[in-house]
Amino acid sequence: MNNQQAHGADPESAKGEVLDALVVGGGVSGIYALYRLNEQGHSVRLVERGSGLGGTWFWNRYPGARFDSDSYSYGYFFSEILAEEWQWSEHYAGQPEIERYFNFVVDRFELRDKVQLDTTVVSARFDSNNNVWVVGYADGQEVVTRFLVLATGMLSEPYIPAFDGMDDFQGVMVHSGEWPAEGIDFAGKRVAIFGTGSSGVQLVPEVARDAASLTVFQRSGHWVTPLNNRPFTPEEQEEYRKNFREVHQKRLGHIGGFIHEPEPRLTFEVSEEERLRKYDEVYNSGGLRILSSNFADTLADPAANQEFSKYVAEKISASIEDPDLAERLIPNDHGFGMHRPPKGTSYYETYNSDHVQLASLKESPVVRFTKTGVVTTEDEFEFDVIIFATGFEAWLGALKKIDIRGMDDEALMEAWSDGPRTLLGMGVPGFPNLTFVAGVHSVGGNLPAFSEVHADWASDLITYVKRHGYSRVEVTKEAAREWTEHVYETVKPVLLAKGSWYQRGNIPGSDGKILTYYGGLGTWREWASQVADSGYKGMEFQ
Ligand code: NA7
Repeated sequence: MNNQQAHGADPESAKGEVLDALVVGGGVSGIYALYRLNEQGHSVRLVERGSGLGGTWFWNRYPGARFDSDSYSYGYFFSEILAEEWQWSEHYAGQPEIERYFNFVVDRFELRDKVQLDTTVVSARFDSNNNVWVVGYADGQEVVTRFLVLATGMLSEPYIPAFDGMDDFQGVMVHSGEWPAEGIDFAGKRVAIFGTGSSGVQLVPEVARDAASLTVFQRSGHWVTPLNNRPFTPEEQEEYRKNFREVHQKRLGHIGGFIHEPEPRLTFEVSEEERLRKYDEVYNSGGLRILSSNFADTLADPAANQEFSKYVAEKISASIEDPDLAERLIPNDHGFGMHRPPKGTSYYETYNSDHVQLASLKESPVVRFTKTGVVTTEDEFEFDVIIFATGFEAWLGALKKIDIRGMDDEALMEAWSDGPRTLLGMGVPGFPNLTFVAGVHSVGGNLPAFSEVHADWASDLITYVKRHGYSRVEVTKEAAREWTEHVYETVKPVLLAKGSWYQRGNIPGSDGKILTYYGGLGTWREWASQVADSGYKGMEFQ
């Protein structure tokens, strides 16, 4: 029986093959979705615009790019083979190793022949007569699929600010998220970096090592704390192998899908001595424990937040020789964790070198770019290379690049003109047979952990549709309203910086609506199970 017969439909649009599912995006979430859908017997293909797999971990190959979540907790947990046959070399692995990991997964589970690289999806139209999606590629080809699975990523569409005269600059300009595979030689070059988020912070010491000069254009200071990277020893690997199942369960039980022990106590509930002990512990442990194992109110009570920010400010001051410079590097417009906190390796110490300087854009904004560099209100700079580590248009940027049309030819971005509306971040009213993995309003933490849970749910839904002889499933408006209200409710107690990309604050003129879900993995899983166990309440089938 072919797919067409299996669904009892005869799509006019389908001149040839009708897939059960087309996965768009070959990053963390897309690769697992491909695995899961294939494993459940669905006919599936994955398309990816890049010439390699890994998504974020394919494109962000700038020097210094690495995890800030523990390597062994970041990957997949769907098979023990992963623990048996893959060995991480460091606690926070670097980009080349991460890219190798995703390719290892695809090859080890024999998925390569289902992957189509160098394929950019530009349109997707729901054909409501035949209940299929007709998906268009940039080269003009079309494919027909019963389900469209969008795994287009969280941070996949680079954001570059518009400065006057940018086109005049005759040197190299590059975004951290579109780094050339052949790399960039900085030896003897005058280099500028715009942006001091996670990417800029990882780039600064690496670029400074080789460049003749480095100027860092900082708009806001960020709370950079030590990554404390170190080798992942064979003994640790053995321990991890033995505890693979427990680590998996621990991730599923953690609000953000991490393995860090939460700290239930509140900041001012303990003595000052105990508070300092805890601060030292999370500060020195490296990675994201600094937030997820910190006092429970660090990101909820302004006084608690101020207390920890003061602690980190002292650490920053101690790393920088020039007190005025330290003053300029310490954030003064948001508390610790209100932006995603960058993790660094000798970040502040790099500014102690004579060939590295900080140019504060708040004190002296850019007037324009020139043929040879950048003019600010106070200075004129000459550069050979300008790097934009200026972030991404989170989630929506990648979706906007595809003309997605649901029922009555409605565009997804029109349907979301007042902010995303989804059930569980998985389905949208008016857009049948469309699902996301690690999409907007569905995730907040360790992305591979969420990806596995989302793709399992999506694949089960597709199995359910097929098993019951349906050809279409659509989220109701009421179900999407309820979930969306819940998403907005859960973010209310969280202290967030206005400019945070979690709420589109980094995109000029945006509405500032929250894009991620703060209710935690446990609540998401509970809600998702209730939907599935009730025969998909809140979803309509045909
Ligand atoms: P981020 O964290 O969004 O950081 C972007 C940086 O670029 C940040 O310092 C911004 O300053 C700066 N920026 C943005 N727009 C401008 C303009 N117009 N002028 C000057 N500077 C600007 O992106 P990353 O790539 O570093 O990290 C993204 C995520 O990857 C991170 O959260 C981790 O999850 C991994 P601002 O702070 O807004 O003043």
